[in-house]
Amino acid sequence: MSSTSVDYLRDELLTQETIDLISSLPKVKGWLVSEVCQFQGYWYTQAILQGLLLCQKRFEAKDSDIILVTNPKSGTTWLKALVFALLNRHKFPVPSSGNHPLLVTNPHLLVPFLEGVYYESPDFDFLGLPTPRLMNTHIPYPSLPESVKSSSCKIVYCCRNPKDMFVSLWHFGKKLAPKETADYPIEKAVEAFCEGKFIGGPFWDHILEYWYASRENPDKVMFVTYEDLKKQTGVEIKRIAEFLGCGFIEEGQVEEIVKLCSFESLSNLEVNREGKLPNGIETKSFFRKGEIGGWRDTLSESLAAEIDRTIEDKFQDSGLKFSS
Ligand code: PAP
Repeated sequence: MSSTSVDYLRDELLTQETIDLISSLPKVKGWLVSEVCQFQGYWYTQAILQGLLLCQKRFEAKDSDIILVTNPKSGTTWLKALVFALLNRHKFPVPSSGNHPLLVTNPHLLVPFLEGVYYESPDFDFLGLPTPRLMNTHIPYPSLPESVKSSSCKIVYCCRNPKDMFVSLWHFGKKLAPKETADYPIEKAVEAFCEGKFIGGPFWDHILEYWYASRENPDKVMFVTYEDLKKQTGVEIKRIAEFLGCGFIEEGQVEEIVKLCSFESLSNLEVNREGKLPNGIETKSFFRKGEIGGWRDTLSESLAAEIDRTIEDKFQDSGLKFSS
C-alpha cells in the first residue's frame, strides 16, 4: 500500500453542497474506501460523486466529441492509448521517430477523465481540448450529462470479464486503499462485488445499460470487450475507426498502433514504470498482467463460482457472454 491514499479517494476538496447531499444518501462501509454512498443507483466515493455532480451540471458535449466509457479496471488505459493513437495518426505517425506522446506521457494524462478532472480541477478548460475532444468516464449511462445523450457525440464502451475486472481492482486496491481497508478479506470484497456495493457498482447494470444502448443506437454507442481487443486488436481498431468515421487506415498503420499500445510496449516505458499522475497514483499501478483469465491466480474455486453465479443471474437474458 502506498503511504497516502490518492486525491480522488480523499475528501478534502468536498464542497458543502456535496456534503449536504451525501448526508441524505444511503451509505455502506466500503471495500477500497471506508465508505461509499449510493446516488442514482450506483455506489461512489464522496470525491467521485462530487466530480459526477459537477460534470452533470457543467459538461456540454459537442457533436464531434468521443467519450470512452468503462467500468474501472476493464481496459481504460489501453483503450485511451489505442483511440488516442488512432485519432492522432496523422499528427503523430507510428512508428514514430521517438516523439510520439504515448512514449513520454501516460495515457491518463493524454485523455482527461471527466469526473476525476471535475473533482480535482473544477475549472479545467474542456473547451480548450483539440477537436475531436477525446475524454473518458466511468459514469453509468443513465447518469451521463444530458448533452452527452442528446448530442451526436460518440461513445465507445469497453467491458471485461467481471472476474478479471474484480481481480484487477483487488490488486489495485491493495496498493492504493486507505489503511482501514488495506487488509480487507478477499471473501468480503467478492461479497461486496456480487452485491454491487463497491466503487462504481453494480457492475452488471453498468455493463447492461451500455450494452442495450449500443443495440438500440449502434451509431452512437459502440460496445467492445477487453477480450476481443486482446484476441484481435487490429480488427477491433478498424471497427472503432469505422464507428468514429476515421476514414481509411493502412494495414501497416494498424499494426504499428497495435504494437505501440500493447501491454509489453506501454508497461516498459519509463513514464509508465516510474511516473506518477498529479493525483498521486503511480503510473505502474495501471499495468499489472494485462491477461485474459488472470483471475485464476487470485480467486479460489468457490470465490470464482460466487462471481459466476452473479454473472449467470444478472446477464442470463441479455445475450451477452463473457469469454475467459
Ligand atoms: P482504470 O479503470 O483504473 O483506468 P484500467 O486501465 O481499466 O484501469 O485497468 C487496468 C488493467 O488493464 C490492468 O489489468 P490487470 O490488473 O488484470 O493486469 C492492466 O494490466 C490492464 N492493461 C493496462 N494496459 C494494458 C494494455 N496495453 N493491454 C492490455 N491490458 C492492459
